[in-house]
Order: sequence, then C-alpha cells, then structure tokens
Amino acid sequence: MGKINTVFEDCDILVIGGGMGGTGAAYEARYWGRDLKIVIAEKANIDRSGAVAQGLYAINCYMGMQWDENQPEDHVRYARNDLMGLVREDLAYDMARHVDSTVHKFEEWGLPFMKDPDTGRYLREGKWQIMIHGESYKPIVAEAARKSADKIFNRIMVTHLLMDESKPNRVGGAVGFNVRTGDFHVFRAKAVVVGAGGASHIFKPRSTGEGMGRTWYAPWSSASAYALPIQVGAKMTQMENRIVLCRFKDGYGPVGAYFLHLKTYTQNAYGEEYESKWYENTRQMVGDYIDHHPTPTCLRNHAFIEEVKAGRGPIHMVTKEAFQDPHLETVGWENFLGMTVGQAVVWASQDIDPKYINPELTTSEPYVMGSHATCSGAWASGPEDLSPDEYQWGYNRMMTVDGLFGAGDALGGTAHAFSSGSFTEGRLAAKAAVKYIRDMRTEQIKISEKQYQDLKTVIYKPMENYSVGQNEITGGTVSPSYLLPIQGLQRLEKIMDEYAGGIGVNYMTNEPLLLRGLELLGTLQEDLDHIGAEDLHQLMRAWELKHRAIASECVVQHTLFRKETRWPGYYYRGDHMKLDDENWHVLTLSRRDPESGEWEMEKAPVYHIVD
Ligand code: SFD
Ligand code: AMP
Repeated sequence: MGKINTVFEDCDILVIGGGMGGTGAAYEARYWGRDLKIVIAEKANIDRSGAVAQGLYAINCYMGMQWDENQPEDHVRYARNDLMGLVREDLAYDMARHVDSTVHKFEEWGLPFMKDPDTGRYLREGKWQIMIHGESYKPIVAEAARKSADKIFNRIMVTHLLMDESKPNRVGGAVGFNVRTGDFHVFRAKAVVVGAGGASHIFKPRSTGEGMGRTWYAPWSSASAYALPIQVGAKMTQMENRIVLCRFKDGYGPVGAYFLHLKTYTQNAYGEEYESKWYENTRQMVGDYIDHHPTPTCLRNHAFIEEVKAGRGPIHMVTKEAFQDPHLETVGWENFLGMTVGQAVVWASQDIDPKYINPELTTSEPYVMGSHATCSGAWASGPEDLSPDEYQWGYNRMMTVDGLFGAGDALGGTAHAFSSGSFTEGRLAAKAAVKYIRDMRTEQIKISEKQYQDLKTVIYKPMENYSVGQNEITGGTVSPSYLLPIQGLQRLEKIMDEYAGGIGVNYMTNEPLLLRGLELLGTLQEDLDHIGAEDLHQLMRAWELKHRAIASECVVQHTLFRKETRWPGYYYRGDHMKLDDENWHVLTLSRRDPESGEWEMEKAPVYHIVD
C-alpha cells in the first residue's frame, strides 16, 4: 500500500456507528446543541447500516402511555422478570418513559404504522410490540440523522478511541480508516457516543460454509461497541448474559409476530406440547422464576433444548391453523419479506409452505448484545432523578470513562429496548453529552501527534504483515508468517463454542472449560498480531476480528465469575447448575487494565426501584 492520507476532523460530539442508537444521538444532539459540531463515523452507510438494515416488521418497545396501555413501571417489571431479576432498573425506567415520543417521531417522519381499524390506535402485535410496514425503517430514521449532523463519514471503521492527555480517564475522540480509500481518520472530540451495535459471530454459528453469513443478528455486528470502551479501561456489565434465540430453522426468521400476533404455538416431533413437561426440572434449577409471567425467554429456550436432547426433536411451529386465514397468511409472509428475506427464501427453496407444513424451529448460537432479551454492555451512569448513588457518577449514559457515552447494544443493564429503545437511549446519551460539553466550558482536549501516529502504525500492520508474508506463500493463500481474518474468526468461534457454551456443547460450560478457553484466547490474541490483510476489505475484517476477540475474552471472564446458572436456556454452568439468589442476585462488572491486559471483576448491587 502506498502513502496513507490522514484526514483530521475536530468536533464537539462524535457519534461512532449510525445505527438506531447513533442516529438517535445525532438527532438529539442537534436539538440541545444547536451551535455544536456533530459528526457521525459509520462503518457502512447509515441509510442501510446496522441490525435494522433489512427493515423490521414490528417496533418491539412501545408503552402506549397516551392510551394508558402500559406505564414505564410495567416495562421495568417486564424486563426484570424476563432477565431473571437482573436489570438496571433506573436505565430501563428512563428509556421507557421516553420511548413513546421516539415512536411518534418515527411516524411523523413517514414510517408506515399498522393501525387497529376499530380503535385507530397502533396495531398491537403483543403487549409491548406494535406492527409496522418497516422495510424502509432505517433509511427513514437515517434521514433525520443526516439532517441533524454536520458531517457523516460513511465507510469509516473506527478501531480505537483516543484519550485526552490533559486529564486522566477522559476520552478525546477516535481513529479509524476508510474501508474504500484506505485513508486514516483522526476525530478529535470533546464527547463521544458509542452506538456501534452488538456482536454476532463470536460463537460458531449453525450456518457454515458459504452460508455462514446467515445468522439472526446482523453478521456485521462486530463487537466494536464493546471492544472500543474495553480497550480504554471502561467497566462492562453482565457480559455473561449472552442471548440464544428461538428462530425458524436455517433462515433465523424471528418468531415474535408468529407467537404473539398469529397465535401459533410449538410442539415436538410427535405433535405433543412439551413445555409443561419440563416444569419440575426447571423449578429445581430456578425456583419460583418458572412461575413468572410471561415465562422468561431463557426458560422457554430451556424446555426447547431439553426436549430436543431427550430425542423428541425437531420442534415445530404450528402454522397450519393460522395460515388458513388469508389475512394471517399474508402477515406471516410479509413479516419476513420486510425483515428477514432469507427466511422466505429458505422456505421457498425447501418446499415449505407453512399453510400445509409446520416449519422447524431451532435455537440459535449465542449473541452478545444489550437491546433484546439480554443486557450485556458497558456500565453507565444513570439519570439524576432516579438512580441510586452507586449508579450515578455524573452524566446520564456516561461510561466510567469521562466524556464517553453509549446507546443501544453498547450499554449494559438495559434489556428489551429493541430498535425504538436504542434510538431513545441515543437521544438520552446525546442530551447528557451536550450538558457535559457545556460544563467543560473552555477546557480543551489534548491529543498528541504521537498518540494517533502510534495507532496508525498498529491499524495498518495487517497489510504490512501480508505484503511481507506473501513472499513466503507455500500454496494458495497459505503463508507461515500470517493468519488470514477468516482463519482467525473460525478459530475464535470454535474456542467460544467449545469452551464458553455454544451450540456444539448444548450451551454447557464450567470452570475448567472456561479457564482453558481463556488460555486459548490468549494465544489467539498473540497470533492476531500476525494477521494478514491483502486489501482494505480484509483490513476491516481483521479489525472486526480483533474487536470480537477482546469482547469474547470479556464474555469468558464474566461467565467464569458468575458461579451459578442464572439463565438456563442461554447457558449452563455445569459446576453450578442452579440459580443462586443468595450470592448472585447482583450485576457483574469487569475492567480490563489497558496497560497490563489484566481483568478485575466485582459485584454491583441490583437496586429495585420499582415494586
Ligand atoms: O423480531 C460501526 N431487532 C428488533 N427490534 C425491534 O424493535 N423490532 C424487531 O422486530 C426486532 N427484531 C430484529 C432485530 C434485529 C435483527 C437483526 C432482526 C430482527 C433480524 C433489534 C434491533 O434491530 C436492535 O435492538 C437495534 O438495532 C440496536 O441498535 P444499536 O444502535 O445498538 O445497533 P445497530 O442498529 O446495529 O447499529 C450499529 C451501527 O454501528 C456501526 N458500526 N461504525 C463504525 N466503526 C465501527 N467499528 C463499527 N461497528 C459497527 C454499524 O454499521 C451500525 O450502523 S426481532 O428479532 O425481535
Ligand atoms: P422475536 O421475534 O422472538 O425477537 O420477539 C419479538 C418480541 O416478541 C420480543 O419482544 C419478544 O420478547 C416477544 N416474544 C417472542 N416470543 C414470545 C413468546 N412466546 N411469549 C411472549 N413474548 C414473546
């Protein structure tokens, strides 16, 4: 590669990732910070980037406070119940009390909502979910962000955060590279909002070979939202709380619209209801939690997994009844055509017409994220008026690094936010970031040339490794001097699968496995210094892999720390097969020392601010 161009951008607020959280942040930053310079750096193109790229068929978090359908307290109870007691109730409440206004904005901006013909209200899919014609959800939301931001840098993979050199533990911006031109980008910013999404492909997926890109969570969700803060020593929480999803087989089509709106149900291979069979078994593991309503997502998975292990799989979704109604049949297909086209294609290609055949379901590989029925992510300060002292150290949604904020999957403790809640969190984070900047007054950020030049060398090293190592190619693309990103990714996925509770071991792990997993991740990290990238696309893959590897280490550290099985159906600690409220009704926190790479773990109390 020839000379690398360096592009500088100085701004007040830098938003990393223009997905749901990032677009929300840009929109709200402009509202409160009319005079501020707001910049988005996005790996893809915000019009179609992130988990909502293909569209969605439902907005899964809407209170309906205007009609008294639900109140924020109800949503806190729901999220807490589903997560087996452990969420950040202050953050959850804060999101819930603002989410309706976000949804109303989406409608104002042109997103088509389905309406109940009798009441004129948004059509409910379930208690929390409303139905949309959402193929263009992302471009509509992106338009609002485009109108708000001063500049949007598409195709920039952010690799590292910059730290202010005039004050300890304060962020000062970020660096990355343009995946098309190769330019090196240096963003100096007073505040940074990380909205870089969750993590797929840290565990081996069920899809292999040429199909490996088909996962439920977006394959481009590369754990950057976790790696960026971890690299600068931000605390993380609940990173063990990976999520396993019940999905239609092979296409990973979501099931919510089917269960909730079409009222379809599951049965085993012999046409039997099976969930109730596992009641006693589950009760012995988790006690009263099995009696909670609705049954927590992980416990529904548990019954599914056990029934299959008992030899009575596959589990089918009974669609044949609902699909006799032509309207429901249309909804069933449209649900996928507007959100997960691959599922409709799988059915067409496998001769599955759900009107006549009950399709198979599966349980997915684990994903790490913070916005679905799970709450992994960074440990963040809560809102002033709600949060107990221990959860509050300054500005809403600010991590334990000053000036570093987060939204959506990036933040921990905030389950069941989904698309609308993630956008809302972006808004809340940006509002606080504006206040933070105002409070800084005339203080300036100092970033030395050395800081970003050192990172520049690190960022492009995989291309250097390749150009030197290719002289030693022994056959095809194989060189003894480097590892290609795909090889490193498959190695990471295999380690996580076998040692940290993936599909290959029925989600089972234990202390010896986790300790060995950490050793293997350690050698993988060493080898990643020798990763080779033959072009800019592979350079992006290399950095995605490095981010996934750091996040994976964090997941394993947390899984090792929590000595109980809190969420059967997500993963099992074989050496601690029961939920243990006496010792583990807590949130887990980690911090990786940026200098030594050592991890420190601690427990944080769970405060129940809602009855
Ligand atoms: O049915 C970098 N989600 C659903 N939410 C709903 O409200 N309703 C649904 O119906 C949902 N379903 C669903 C959902 C997701 C998927 C994939 C499917 C179905 C198939 C969940 C939401 O999509 C999710 O909660 C939010 O999108 C999370 O928001 P956020 O902002 O945390 O993540 P993002 O939108 O993926 O955006 C991340 C952005 O960051 C970029 N990025 N940019 C620069 N540098 C880097 N290093 C970067 N790394 C990543 C990304 O490109 C992206 O733009 S259902 O299953 O429940
Ligand atoms: P999914 O399509 O599985 O991602 O789910 C979409 C929404 O429906 C989420 O809010 C889920 O928690 C909820 N959901 C899915 N399946 C069920 C179920 N069987 N019972 C209650 N809620 C569900």
